[in-house]
Amino acid sequence: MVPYDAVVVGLGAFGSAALYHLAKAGLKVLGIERHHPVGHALGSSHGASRIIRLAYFEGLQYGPLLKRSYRLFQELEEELAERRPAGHGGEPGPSGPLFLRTGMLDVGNVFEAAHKSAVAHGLQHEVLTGAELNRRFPAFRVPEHWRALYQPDGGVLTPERIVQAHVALAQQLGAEVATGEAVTSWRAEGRSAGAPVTLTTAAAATTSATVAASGGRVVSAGAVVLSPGPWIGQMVPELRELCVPERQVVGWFEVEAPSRRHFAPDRMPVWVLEEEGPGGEAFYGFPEHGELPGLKIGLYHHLREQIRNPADLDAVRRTADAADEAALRRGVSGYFPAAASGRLLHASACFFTNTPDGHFLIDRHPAHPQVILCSACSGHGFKMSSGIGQLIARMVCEGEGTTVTHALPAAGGMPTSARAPPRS
Ligand code: PYC
Repeated sequence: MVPYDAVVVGLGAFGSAALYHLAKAGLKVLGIERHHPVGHALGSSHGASRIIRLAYFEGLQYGPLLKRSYRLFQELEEELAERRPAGHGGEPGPSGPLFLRTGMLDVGNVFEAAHKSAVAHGLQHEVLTGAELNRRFPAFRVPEHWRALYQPDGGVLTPERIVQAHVALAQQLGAEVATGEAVTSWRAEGRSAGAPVTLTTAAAATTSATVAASGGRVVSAGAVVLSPGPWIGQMVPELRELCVPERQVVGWFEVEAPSRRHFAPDRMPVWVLEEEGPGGEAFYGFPEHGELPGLKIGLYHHLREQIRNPADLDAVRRTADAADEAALRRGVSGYFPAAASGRLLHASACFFTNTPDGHFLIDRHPAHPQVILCSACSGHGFKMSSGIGQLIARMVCEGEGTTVTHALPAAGGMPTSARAPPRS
């Protein structure tokens, strides 16, 4: 007798969404997360905000998944309002909105591909020159001859709350959840879907939670979803060359008081800006919102710090140093004059886990179809996590024949600085 229909390993963006959709489908499921609590700041699903946008310069093929994910986030918000679950361990569940609509700007080099995507998918949009953008959104100062796409449906997702919401609602539907528990090995009994998979766990260094007392356990399931983010190479060593974690830092920069109103969510869309010309870099950012003041900005593939040895993941520098600040400040002083001399108020480090073409890896394990690999997302997957969770649940429920997305083929449009993830 197999005690679980499915076990989900890793409860970040993809794993938490998969757990929710599996529980909703009526399966007996267990979610295991190495850190504690759910929504922690040690993986790839924290930092207070993520961009959601429908026109997608990374490729036309993402359109349907983006639309589905957008709708599923709205449904999640509605369900959360109706059911108000407690969080994991009986703590209060997530509070505050999951989504804030601000509009989205694709500026500079990413304009062409974003525009193509907007037209191909029939999305509402406007085309602006740099001069028009600067007038309409005064936080920005970009070269007047650049072009930008404005998509009104873009906005901010709140990653910690969304992860917590998926897990808390999954628990209400009967899912079991263990945090502070690391999967140390797994073994699949056979090659067919449904043949049991056995997982061995240990209490992780960071916590207590359920396994601390026993020091670990052995569980088995008919299907396993491996969604451990940067730890995928530890769980599936064959993927170490294909899915390479990278340290990514974002910072919040102080804005001059008289100009702060221009950086408010009703005046400043979320944005991606890829510089035109040779050697141009791609920055992205957010208006001031929520509990952390300041202009939040990131640089795609920040300092290109790859983590080749999974054993090094837990020791990654979480604070920002002078080199981190300088990399981000170049974007601030280049395009946001009212924040150019502002202090760095806060910084946060997380992981991107990159495939060679910058797309996703979601597939069945080639030797064990009952094991579903659901990492990596190359730093741009959060906005699609709700849709991917639903797809994963379908793959588990419908068995081997289900169509999968597999490192979606490149169709152009990836910003040059994001298109070729650093390979040392
Ligand atoms: O997908 O919008 C995005 C994004 C920004 C930075 C990393 N990913």
